[in-house]
Amino acid sequence: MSEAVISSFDFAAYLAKEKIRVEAALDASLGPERPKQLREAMRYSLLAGGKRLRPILCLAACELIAGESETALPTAVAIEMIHTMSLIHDDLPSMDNDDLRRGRPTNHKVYGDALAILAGDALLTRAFEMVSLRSPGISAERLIKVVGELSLVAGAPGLVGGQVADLECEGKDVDIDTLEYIHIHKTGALLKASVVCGALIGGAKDDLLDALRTYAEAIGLAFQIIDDILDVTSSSEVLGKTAGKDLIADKTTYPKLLGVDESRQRAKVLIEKAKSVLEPWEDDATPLLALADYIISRDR
Ligand code: GRG
Repeated sequence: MSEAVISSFDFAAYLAKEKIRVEAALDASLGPERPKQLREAMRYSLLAGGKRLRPILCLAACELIAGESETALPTAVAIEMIHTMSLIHDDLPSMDNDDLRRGRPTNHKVYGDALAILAGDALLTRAFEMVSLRSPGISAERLIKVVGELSLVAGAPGLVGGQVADLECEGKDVDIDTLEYIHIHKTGALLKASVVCGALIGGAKDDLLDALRTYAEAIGLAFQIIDDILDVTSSSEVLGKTAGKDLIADKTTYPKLLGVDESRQRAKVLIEKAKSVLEPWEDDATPLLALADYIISRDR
């Protein structure tokens, strides 16, 4: 990749523009659900801000292949719905028992446990509706691949499996392999699916799809390592989480097992690996390369 292309790319402007696009699509994705309380609970968490990294990765992957990403917007929305659903359920008293998310009261604190569970369920099922029924102009063959990818990532082979493993390890000393297993399933899997689904919508051929899978696996794990580092180095106010909760629960993290410096070094190696596999696609991959750099340099 030429230095000139990288330096002329205005990543901040790109990120801001894509975020606005995603926010608008998310806003438009929810119809007049009834009862009203369910609609409000779904909107409350779906439109609560956040970095929107997963949908932006999905759009960037589609754009790399197809030169446009409009057709991937419903899939990008679906992925953010799955992410939001997982956050709502993760915050419940029976799981992480968090009072704050993104600096605001968690869904169950506002709507109660039952409605929070159901709003999550409605977002998860709506995600599959977005792909299968609200993705005009994409062949059934591509859509079924995306549905398959999302079924795997949401269920036992992905988020649910990772969450169960995490719950089982609560209060125990965890080794690096177990920690990595949890991170790959709880966090890495959906980040990977974001890239893969965008590529599938764009019609990626096998060689590029394989490269994107490797890219996405590496950035997914790096993302969680940085998340662990931020948990240690940022104030809970900045993270918008319940004050000091993770530190009090004394969860096993990368910095706890390896120290901050070695953890950051691991993340760096992963980001370099992610970027190197996209070298053959050079300038077309500029947004994905910049997103990889963003994952390691972010402060929230
Ligand atoms: C999907 C069927 C299904 C069930 C969910 C509860 C659960 C099972 C899984 C928990 C998954 C979880 C909460 C993983 C943590 C992922 C993570 C690092 C979240 C923070 O992501 P950011 O930083 O958040 O992208 P923002 O707020 O920017 O969106």
